[in-house]
Amino acid sequence: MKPLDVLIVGAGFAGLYMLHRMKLAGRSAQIVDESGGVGGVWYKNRYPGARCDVESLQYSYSFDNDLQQEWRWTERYASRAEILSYIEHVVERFGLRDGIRLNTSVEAADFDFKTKRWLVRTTTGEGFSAQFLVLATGSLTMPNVPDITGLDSFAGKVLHTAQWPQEPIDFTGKKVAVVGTGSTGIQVISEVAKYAADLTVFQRTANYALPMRNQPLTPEMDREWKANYLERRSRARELPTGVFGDFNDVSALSVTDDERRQEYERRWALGGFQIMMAYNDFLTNQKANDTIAEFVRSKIRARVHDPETARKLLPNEFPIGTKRVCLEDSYYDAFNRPNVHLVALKEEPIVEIFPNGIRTSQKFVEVDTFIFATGFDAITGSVAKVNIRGALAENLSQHWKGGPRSLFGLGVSGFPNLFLVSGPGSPIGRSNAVTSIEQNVGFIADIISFAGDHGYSTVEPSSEAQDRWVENLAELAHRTLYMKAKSWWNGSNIEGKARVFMIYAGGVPSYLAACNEEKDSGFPNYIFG
Ligand code: N01
Repeated sequence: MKPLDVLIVGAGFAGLYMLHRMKLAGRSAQIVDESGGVGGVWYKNRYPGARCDVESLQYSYSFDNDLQQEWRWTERYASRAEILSYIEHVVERFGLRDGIRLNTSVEAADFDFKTKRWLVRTTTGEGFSAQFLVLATGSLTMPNVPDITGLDSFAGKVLHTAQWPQEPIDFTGKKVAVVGTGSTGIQVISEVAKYAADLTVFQRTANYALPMRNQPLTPEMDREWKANYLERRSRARELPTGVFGDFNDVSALSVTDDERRQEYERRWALGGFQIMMAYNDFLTNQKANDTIAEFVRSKIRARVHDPETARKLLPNEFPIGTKRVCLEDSYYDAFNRPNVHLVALKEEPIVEIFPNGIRTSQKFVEVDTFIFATGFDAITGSVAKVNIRGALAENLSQHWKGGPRSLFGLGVSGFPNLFLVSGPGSPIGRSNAVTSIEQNVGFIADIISFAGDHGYSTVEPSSEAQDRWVENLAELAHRTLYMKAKSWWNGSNIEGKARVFMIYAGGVPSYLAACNEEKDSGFPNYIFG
């Protein structure tokens, strides 16, 4: 077994930064990743149209000012390809390549109480003995494919957006069905609509999508951001989602209808999530939420030519923002094309899939390619296939069956020397992922150093502190409208999964404050041994 200080699972933004921090601290560390390349979720999700909905100048590491000053993004919102080039650049720049073992999955990890080390077995037959195990496995790792009668009999291609083949697929002249209209579905539909002979979109719940207004990043925009980078990064951490923007900290109901409408129009023209920062109570006050939801519906009605299609596309089953709001530039326009058709599944359910197509309650649609953009068994799904055993009788996945429990989303009582980056109970999903990752990794690096400096060989959250954190999470979520939506944030997108809001809903600043206080007071909520 190869001895290590730290074994890191996952070579995405989180794992790579963790490796960098461990190298800086002079610890022996190694990443294993099941994929054939670095990039995590960005490596796997190679569907056409894949792009990040956080602006590129913000969806990037801030830990090294030279890196952020020197890297030149070409678009306001980066494509998957550009994000991967950036990640490759980071790997080279910080000399991380030798510490990464690709095509290697963890099968099982057992904490050995005699040696106080994790004994880890991988699919390649290789073993590691590591003092610390860090799961940087991402929240969106385990694809969800619906169980539709007859899918096995289908003779054409079946794709999931997160399991896309390496070679590009030409959709020209194809009859394509896309199931799912979340952030992924909206991107893939916008792109495939341009080429397919026929594209049928199967929508279960209409979603809110705002204009992205993607554009080339001009030298002026680049210069302006870079001149203010440090202040903007620091301001971002003071805002609820960790994303820099013009956050207006007043209620949507504190202004007149006319003022509010003008403000929505102004922010709509700017694009992106600016409009979600127009007022501070969209997620806590249904009436405030109704004002913006209705504004977005009016924009959809105006975009889609056929009134019946527009009606089906109007989101009205959940408050806006209670599941991830999508960004688009040509999604609604796709439904104005003669080759694109919409099936609203609650009015016209799927009956069965056949070798050459799909039958709904109203018609038969010929299909030669199915694309499932049906999301993920999120956050906890990434540990479901790994047998991780600590001090408890059950493994981590079984332990979380009734809903995940952790302290800060970074560690679990009963699992010594195990850390999670962006685990359940952290702000992931409700924050700029890279901001959260950098802070999480920093905290883990600090607690590892603290343990080393004080001669401790084990560390884990106390079960009382973990209980308090889990209670706090539920309380914060229940002050909001989040539980009104069925989403991957609260587990309700997966049948049989515990319905628990898995994300810290108190906003980035109070999460950072709680972690900083923990560190500054010498980690009182952890047990060292
Ligand atoms: O997954 P989702 P996603 N029959 O769970 C539908 C990030 N991301 O991959 O709403 C029919 O959001 C489901 O319907 P419903 C981002 O954080 C970011 O799109 O549950 N339909 C829904 O429409 C995002 O939140 C970017 O009724 C079924 C869709 O599938 C997260 O990834 C790009 C179904 C799943 O939506 C996940 O997004 C892409 C069934 N049995 C992703 N089961 C950007 O940065 C599920 N659905 C832009």
